Amino acid sequence: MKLLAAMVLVVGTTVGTVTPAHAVAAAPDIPVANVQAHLAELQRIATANGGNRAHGRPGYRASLDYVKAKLDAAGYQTRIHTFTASGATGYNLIADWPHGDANNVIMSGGHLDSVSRGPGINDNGSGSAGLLEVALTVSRQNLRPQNRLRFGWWGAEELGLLGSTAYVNSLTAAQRSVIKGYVNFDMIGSPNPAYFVYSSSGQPSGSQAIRQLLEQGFAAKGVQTELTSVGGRSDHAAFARAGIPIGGTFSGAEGRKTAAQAQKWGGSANVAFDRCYHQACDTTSNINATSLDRHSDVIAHALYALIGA
Ligand code: DPN
Ligand code: CA
Ligand code: ZN
Repeated sequence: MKLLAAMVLVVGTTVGTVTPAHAVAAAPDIPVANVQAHLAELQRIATANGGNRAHGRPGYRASLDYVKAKLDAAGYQTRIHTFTASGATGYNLIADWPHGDANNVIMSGGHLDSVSRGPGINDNGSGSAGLLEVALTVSRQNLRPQNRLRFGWWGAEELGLLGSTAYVNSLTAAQRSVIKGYVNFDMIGSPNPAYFVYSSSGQPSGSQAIRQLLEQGFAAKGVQTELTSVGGRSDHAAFARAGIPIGGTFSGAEGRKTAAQAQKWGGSANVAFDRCYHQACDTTSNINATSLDRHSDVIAHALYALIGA
């Protein structure tokens, strides 16, 4: 099975001289400069729209239009899923790479809205930009994977996970059952970064395999990880409630880095992973490029394996 083959290659195991029936391509390196360019555009959009990209504000819709235009030009099938929240129309962007088995969908996403206090560049321009660049890489490589890859950029996460919940609720039982996994990226460029992988404990069965792929992606880069229980704090929660295996990575928010974590990862002990969490100072200056780079590469690593690229 392709997922297993990919995992074997990741840990560098060779099985005699047997050549796999399908060569499993290693995921490409995601150029962090491209991810940073998306963040610069999200910052520009916030600055041009009253300083934020929040639900119901013009900066949100402009953010969605930016991502959608890039995906449309790259050959994705995109659609805007609308919902209503706090008296305003909310928008999710759903994008399918229109190749691979439509009955075996791997989904990945993150929230595209910011809080109203600031531009939300780490939270969650970072995950949004990393996902976008991985999507564009899939297109550049003209991948023909075994499974279907679908991305979601969620609205109104900051109001209580509203967009992702509306999306999962909008699916029929049959549409839910073809989604074999969901991988979430919410904050991946924290200035005093952590390398957290979502714990699979208490999550739907199948989540452990996603967690292991994410851990292996970091291990292949020589980056140590810790597990974190993100509970209901991000958009994976609606998928988990629907029984869909989930996972994700996270570079930390308001929590403080311990001395042991600073030893392991560098950075400053007793300082928040993101001192600008939900603040006006969550700008392009609030991004650690190494964290953004590593987490983005791990997105590609996990998704390529999961879709059998
Ligand atoms: N859900 C994030 C926010 O948008 O505020 C913070 C967060 C992300 C917390 C991931 C835990 C894990
Ligand atoms: Ca990279
Ligand atoms: Zn937030």
